[in-house]
Amino acid sequence: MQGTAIAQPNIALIKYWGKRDIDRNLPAVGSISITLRELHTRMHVELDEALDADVLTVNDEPDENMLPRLSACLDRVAGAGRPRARIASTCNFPIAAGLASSASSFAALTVAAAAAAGKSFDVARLASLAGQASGSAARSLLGGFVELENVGDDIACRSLCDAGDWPLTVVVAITESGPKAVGSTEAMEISRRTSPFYSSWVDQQAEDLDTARAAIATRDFEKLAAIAEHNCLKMHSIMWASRPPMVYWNAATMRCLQTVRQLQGQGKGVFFTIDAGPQVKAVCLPEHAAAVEAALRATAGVVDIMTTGLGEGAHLENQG
Ligand code: 2P0
Repeated sequence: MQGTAIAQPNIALIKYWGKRDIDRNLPAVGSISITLRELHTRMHVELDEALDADVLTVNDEPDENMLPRLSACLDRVAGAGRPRARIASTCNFPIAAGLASSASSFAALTVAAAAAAGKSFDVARLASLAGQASGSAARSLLGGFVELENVGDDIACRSLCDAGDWPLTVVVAITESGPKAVGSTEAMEISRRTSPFYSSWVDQQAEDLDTARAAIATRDFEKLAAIAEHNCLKMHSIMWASRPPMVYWNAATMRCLQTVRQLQGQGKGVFFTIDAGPQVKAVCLPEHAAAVEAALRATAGVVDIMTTGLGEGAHLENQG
């Protein structure tokens, strides 16, 4: 009655922002992401009839805050009548700071819980269950370049390109390591309700997805760079124009964008993307990763750098 799974976070190049069904946590738009390799969450789930309530530790410390969301995910995977669970999560990167920790956490939890409950779900079902817990988590079930589509009244994820077939590097510039002010779930709803740009965002997403899909199919880095930066800035424009406005950036975030522009001016293959947090992810060609890393490290306000390749989807620990 136990299972341990590892999942890597993913970074969206064409973003998920907004929901069409809050109760079922269905996204308003499709998205395309890359699954990372070196960052990970390890989730251990043990179902135990002797327990009265679920218990959770995150990096070996008891955690009450995240527990209700994790318990709800376990109910969906193992059934509401399941035994209570001992859940232990460990994460080798900052949590809740715009680094997609919820994606790797819920992908790992879904796979570990299914194993603990003796369920042999296929990847499509696991992705759907993970997505109900956290929209971006569905994409971490698969590796490399992943597209999440809205299909009927569910989602479907598919691999567009394996990690090894276009081995890009991601340099993450950490500009602040604390948790974010407004969680993504709440921020998406504020955007949907109040931003004058929200409906244009939803309307234009299919075109951005088409462009990115074509760029990935032809390994066209410049084309992918242009559409990913455009889609990212469009998403942040929605937030900036919301009421109340939501600005996740700090001064160092902006300086990192300037660094990326300078690198591009020097002919380096690199582009930026930013999620619901102040960190800047610079996606680059492997041969330019050292230059990108050095330039971002030298950018004022950058407190740490993490460099990673692209990796595989969520898996049971003993099936790595
Ligand atoms: C993404 N983000 O596509 C976008 C870009 C953040 C910015 O998916 O409400 O934690 O749990 O479904 O998955 C973060 O949102 O939101 C996210 P919920 P989630 O990666």
